[in-house]
This record gives sequence, C-alpha cells and structure tokens, in this order.
Amino acid sequence: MKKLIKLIVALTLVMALIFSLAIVVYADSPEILIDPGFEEGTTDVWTAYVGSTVSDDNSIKHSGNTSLMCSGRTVKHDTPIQDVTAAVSYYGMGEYKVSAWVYLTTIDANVQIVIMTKCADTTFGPLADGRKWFLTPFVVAKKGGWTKLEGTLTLDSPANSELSLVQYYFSFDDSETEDKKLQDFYVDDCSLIKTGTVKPMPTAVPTPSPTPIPTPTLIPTPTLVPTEKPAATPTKIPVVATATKAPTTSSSGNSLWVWLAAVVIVLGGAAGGYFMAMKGKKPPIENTEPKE
Ligand SMILES: [Ca+2]
Repeated sequence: MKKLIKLIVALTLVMALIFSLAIVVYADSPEILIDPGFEEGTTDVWTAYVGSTVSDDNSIKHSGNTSLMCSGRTVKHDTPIQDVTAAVSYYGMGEYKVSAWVYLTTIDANVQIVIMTKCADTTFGPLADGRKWFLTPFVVAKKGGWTKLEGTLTLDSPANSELSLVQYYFSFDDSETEDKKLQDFYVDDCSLIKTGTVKPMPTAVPTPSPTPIPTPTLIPTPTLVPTEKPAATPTKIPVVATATKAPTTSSSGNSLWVWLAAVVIVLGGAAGGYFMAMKGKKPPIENTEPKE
C-alpha cells in the first residue's frame, strides 16, 4: 500500500513538472519575418525574386509610413521575397500562419503567399530536386485597394533532411492574363509565425565591436634632474685611541728622573770640559838641541 502511495506521489510530481514546462514553451513563435511592415528601412532583407524592382513607398501603405512596391515583373512569382531559412530550420516542420496585405495597380487578380522549402535531400519534392511549395489559396486582390492574403501552411519536408533554403514570397495566377499576373503591386504588413509549441529562439549574440587599441601616450623623456648630492657624511674621524694613560708617576718619581738627568748632564759636561782642558794643555817642550 505504501509503495502505491509513493508511486502516485511521484507520478503527480512528474506530471506537475511536465505541465509547468509545457506552460513555458506552449506559445506561437514571435514574428519570423524581418521588417514585415517595411518601416525599418532595411535594404537587404526584402529582395526581388527574379528581375523586378522592389522599393519602399510612402504614398500607398496599409499601416505606418511605408509599404514595398514591386514593379517591372516578368513572371508570376517575380515578387518581393525574404529568406527565412534560419528561423524555419530552427522551429522545424509543422504549422505556420502566414498573411500579408496587397494593393494592385492595374486590375483585380488572383494572388497567394508561397513558402518554398528546399531540402538537402534532392530526391524530395515534386521536381525531385529537394524543393517543395506550400501555398495559401488564391484570393482575388483588388485594384486600388488593400486585400488581405492569409492561410495556414503545414510544412512537411523530411524532418531528417536539413533545409538548405526556405523563402517567403508571393505568386500570381499563371493561368490569368499577363496584365493581371505581371502588374505592379504594393505589399505591407506581412507575417510568418510558427504555431503551437516552439522553443524560444536564442537571442542573437551581437558581434562584439573590437576594442579600440588606445594610442600609446608618448611618455616624455624625463629631464635629468641632477641628483642632489647628498650631504657628505662627515668622515668619521677615527677616534684616536686614547692613549693609554701612562701610569701616573709620583712627583717624587719625576723629580728623581730630573735629578738623574741633571746629574748626567753635569757629569757629562764636566767630563767633556776636563777632556777638552787636557787636550788643550801642551806638554813641556824638551830641549833637544845638542849641548855645547
Ligand atoms: Ca507599413
């Protein structure tokens, strides 16, 4: 019984977790098309499929200030086109909502929205070259007014085959006369959204701008400041060793030495004088002459 209760609790927790995650991811994708209303002035996002001319126009617009005019068309699908390969590859196969507003200039005509997928597997598709077209039903668009095209397209290219190209564009009815299918027209407020469960697309990481290398500041050569001559350390005068103090002699001792010196001097002087006297005394001259 306890095991059964534990199992029920565990299953409840798992279901709650799955349900909470489902709430987070259950939502349609944000708008996939870039500049869908032509208000951002992008120049390379929307191009012409074949050889027509596409240009921003401010005179006829469905909303905002700008629409896109397509002129000089030569074939039914020569229309504005946007490459959506990255987004559709990310969101994958399944249901997509598409819509757009068109304004014809010459005569009412059939117009539709086209999503073309091309797989790396070139055996896929009606032409066996990897391409397949997903089309909204034709709508009779009006001359001199805005008509909404819309539909839900279920893309079913092989899930295991990488998409090499996905495009969003328009097509006129090839069975109609040329004045209908090749006329100039305007388009505005386009849309392409993946419905149902989608994974949030990671925000594109902006390319970091290179950090400017600072110009090295020239460090001026420092002026040589004469080193202040340190004050001469007075040469230490060696301390003269204090003479060993002679043993103090008594005054009597000094006197004795003085007396002895005096005696020596006196005796020396006397002796010298004597010898000098003796040296100076001439001996008596003997008479050495012959006697007569
Ligand atoms: Ca607009």
